[in-house]
Amino acid sequence: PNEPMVSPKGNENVLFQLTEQFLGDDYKTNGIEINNRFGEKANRVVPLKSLQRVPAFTKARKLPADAEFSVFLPAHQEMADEVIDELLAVPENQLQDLLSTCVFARVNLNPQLFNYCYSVALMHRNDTSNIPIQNFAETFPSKFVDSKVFAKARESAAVADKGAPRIPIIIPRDYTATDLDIEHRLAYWREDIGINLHHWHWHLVYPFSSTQRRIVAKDRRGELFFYMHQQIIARYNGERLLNSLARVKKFNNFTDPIPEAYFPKLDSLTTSRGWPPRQANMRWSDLNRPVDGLVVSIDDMNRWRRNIEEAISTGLVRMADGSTQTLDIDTLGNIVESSILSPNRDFYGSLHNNGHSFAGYMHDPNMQYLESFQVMADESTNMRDPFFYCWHAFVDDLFQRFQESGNVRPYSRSELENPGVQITSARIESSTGEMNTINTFWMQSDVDLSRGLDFSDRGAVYARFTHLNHRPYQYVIEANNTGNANRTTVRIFICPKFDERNLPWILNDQRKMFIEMDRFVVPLNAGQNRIVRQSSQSSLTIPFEQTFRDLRAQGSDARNPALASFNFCGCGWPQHMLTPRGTEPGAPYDLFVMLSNYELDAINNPEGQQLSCVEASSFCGLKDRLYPDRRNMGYPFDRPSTSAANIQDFATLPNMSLTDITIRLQNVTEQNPRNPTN
Ligand code: CUO
Repeated sequence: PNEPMVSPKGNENVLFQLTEQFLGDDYKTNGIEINNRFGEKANRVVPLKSLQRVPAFTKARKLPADAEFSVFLPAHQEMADEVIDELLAVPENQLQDLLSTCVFARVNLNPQLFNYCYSVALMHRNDTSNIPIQNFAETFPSKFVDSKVFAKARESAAVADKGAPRIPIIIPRDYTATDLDIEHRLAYWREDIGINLHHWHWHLVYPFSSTQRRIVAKDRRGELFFYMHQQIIARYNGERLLNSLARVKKFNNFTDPIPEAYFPKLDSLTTSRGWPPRQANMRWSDLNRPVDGLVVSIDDMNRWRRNIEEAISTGLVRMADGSTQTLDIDTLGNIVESSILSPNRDFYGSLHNNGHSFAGYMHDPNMQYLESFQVMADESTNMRDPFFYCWHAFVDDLFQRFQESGNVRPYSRSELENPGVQITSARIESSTGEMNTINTFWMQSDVDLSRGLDFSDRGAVYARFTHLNHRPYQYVIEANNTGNANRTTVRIFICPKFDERNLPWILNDQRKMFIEMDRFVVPLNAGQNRIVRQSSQSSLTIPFEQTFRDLRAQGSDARNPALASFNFCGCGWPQHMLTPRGTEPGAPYDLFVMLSNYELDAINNPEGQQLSCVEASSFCGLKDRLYPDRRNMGYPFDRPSTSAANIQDFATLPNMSLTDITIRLQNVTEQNPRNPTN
């Protein structure tokens, strides 16, 4: 029962001993003796217990092994439901039975479908939540890096001697377009592997559908859908200003041409085909792809949109039985996405999810050309596409209109102040010795592709990619406490000081541009307090190693019960993307710090599972526990202020502070000192 499902060490070849019962029809009819064929390379053989119950997988088997898989497609979602149900139906603590069922599913199902269901199942079973799975970028590297790398990797794997030092394959920084396309200026951000991994993990932790309601019904998941994506848009817009581009325009009219083109330069190793590109000025068309379960028209989209807009302006949700309920932000999130928690899915439809499908199938809406979807319909690739932000700007605007409607009350003074608590100074100290300046730079890091390459049995194959990073820094906050508070929540945000015309913001625009940098609770003494917090401790981020490295490769042991659940621990904004890029002359930013009244912040959280990884609660919540902040997500900037016109007026309460800071890009490229090839 203590057998690990994966080998604890990266260089061990484990063979699961298959019997007839496990084999797919291909193997049976071709007479391949699978164990003998691959057995010679195994240095450990794991016998499998016979299946007590052979899953039928009636729906899931219909997806060919060489097809792409996406949860946005209703037909694929049904297949995933079927597989997840089977994996969860194996009784708890019957790990040998679970192992056999997983192996059976792996042998007989589409690999991407299997990987998704396996990950969701491991995360939601009590007996497996500590079992790590491989890093998704290492299992499906073709979703994250330039397809040219794989031919080189194949070559490298074929010629290199086992154990010989590996020279990493360099992924050029600009490989998807040139600067003739102005949107390409943001490619370093949109195509960042860590950002895309975070997004994929977020949707894995927060699925929108399942036959098992508990998988979906997590604390405040609708509100978090809104907030996490709102912060993505705010971060992207800030990054656009740094690149002399205006904020992204929402995709407001579903029949308009889309000026943004995207040529992903990704090849799928599952389908052996390239991901379809999109040329400039293509349009959405009605979708008629029964095989994907997608028969939906632009008229449907407009009807759902009108119904949602009516709910936003009236503040009332129409229930299926004709009654009405008060609308709140969490319900609106579930309606718009939509998740199975939407109170009336017939009436409000599935606006956001179908937007991804419309965008993903612009090149073949009727399946005339037997084409698969483009990057927009896959959670692990869609943030690469400039149109992602046009679509999510539209989605975010729905939420913002609710926040600005008369149905959401602006915060009163008593909800913002913290009696007796006064910030006397707040500053940033950089590891470079500078005050109120953050320095960013470029870094090259290596990722191991070999686990996703079945031709590579000779050790690691590294790809070296370039990403943004920053010099470490710390916040130093001095506060005077003359009241009764013995704790406070420290809330740290930053925002560009000026808009795209270089003018100061009005508060109702600027509030949407503030990006959360950290949120944490500290004790407060009477009198003077000095609060010091490192940039690496941010509640948004996970460390570089947690984003990129397979936990096995760090000498972790799958049998160690303290080991983190990678599925959950992989969710978190990458630490290397915490800070906006800045500019070479230095970009002026506002640093906003607030020490809020803990009485109104506190959550009484039941004891949950203690994870040994860093949790990124601001964007990902806490595993099996309540979201650790009672305030609305984004507080105090989630809604407009009635009294303040600009941030200077707003930040006048003693428990708030505003500091001018500068973000400067040092235009140098450094090697990651932790690269395994160094
Ligand atoms: Cu994350 Cu549209 O929700 O991609």
